[in-house]
Amino acid sequence: MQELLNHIQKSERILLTTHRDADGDGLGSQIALYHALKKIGKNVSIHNVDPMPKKYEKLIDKNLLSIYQENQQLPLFDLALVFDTNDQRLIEPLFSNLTVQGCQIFFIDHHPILKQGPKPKNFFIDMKAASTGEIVFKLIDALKIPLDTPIANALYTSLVFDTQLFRYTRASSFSHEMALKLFPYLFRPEDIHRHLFGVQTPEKMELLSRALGRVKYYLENKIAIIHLKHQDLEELHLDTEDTRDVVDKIIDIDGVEVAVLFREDKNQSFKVSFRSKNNINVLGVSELLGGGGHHHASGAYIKGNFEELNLKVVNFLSDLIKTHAHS
Ligand SMILES: [Mn+2]
Repeated sequence: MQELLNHIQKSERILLTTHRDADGDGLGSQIALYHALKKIGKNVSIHNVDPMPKKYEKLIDKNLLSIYQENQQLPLFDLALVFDTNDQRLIEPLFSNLTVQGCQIFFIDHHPILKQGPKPKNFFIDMKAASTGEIVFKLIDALKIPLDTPIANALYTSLVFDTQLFRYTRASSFSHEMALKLFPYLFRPEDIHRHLFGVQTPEKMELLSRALGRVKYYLENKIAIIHLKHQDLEELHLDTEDTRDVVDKIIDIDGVEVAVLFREDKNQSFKVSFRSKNNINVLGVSELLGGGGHHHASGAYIKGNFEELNLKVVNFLSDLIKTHAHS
């Protein structure tokens, strides 16, 4: 932490970024630190590798975000801070550009470092943090930057997004303590809850209805799998962001221990997402498929025939659950 603080203090031009397919945690973290670093006179800008999903437009001013294009000439930066991932592949092609210009790159994250995958060089990782926003909150506090409404709203967005409104707090009271400290500065926290979790459309409901109608169970209902077809999204004019919470719905089914969503993006090209409960570690299956994430929530981009991939996943998870039951 001290090393990271030193880097920030001595740097003048600072770039902030987050993983592709950015979520409320990564976006909230970068917006919070953006406002905070501005307050202490830093030259700070945000460059992400893809556009912000539409659902965040009511919460986050998209004019603060630039989208990095491959081969784009970037101004020189002293320091780049990467939020909510420690996997450089998820910020390509920006990572390569920054490396070429000799920029110091620091990952600020709460995911485990992958066993198979690129290892970050400079990082501050706190796996006990329920959101990256918690780490940013501590950073802002250590830099003695006073909170204000834009900072507090962004940090609260991170916090409630990743904890899903305090459901997943990693057995720590810190998320609640942080909320208490942010609270005096928050502007309409209930609006933040609604923009993150309560904005459904008829099309989205139709997607959920299709998805839930297709749940397949394996291993005495301990594994639940949904297969969403590309056609579903196309017909309903939805984008991939709209599928993010589908897998969360089925892990809530009593008795299900691992929930899986196969989202077909193109023919034979899938995003597969895993959720687990009862301490079952689904990071291993994602890593095996070339992905990453948390122990209880992970994913990967994979290619292949659905039936074969599904069988592979079911076999792997069945072994995992059986071994877990005996351990
Ligand atoms: Mn996160």
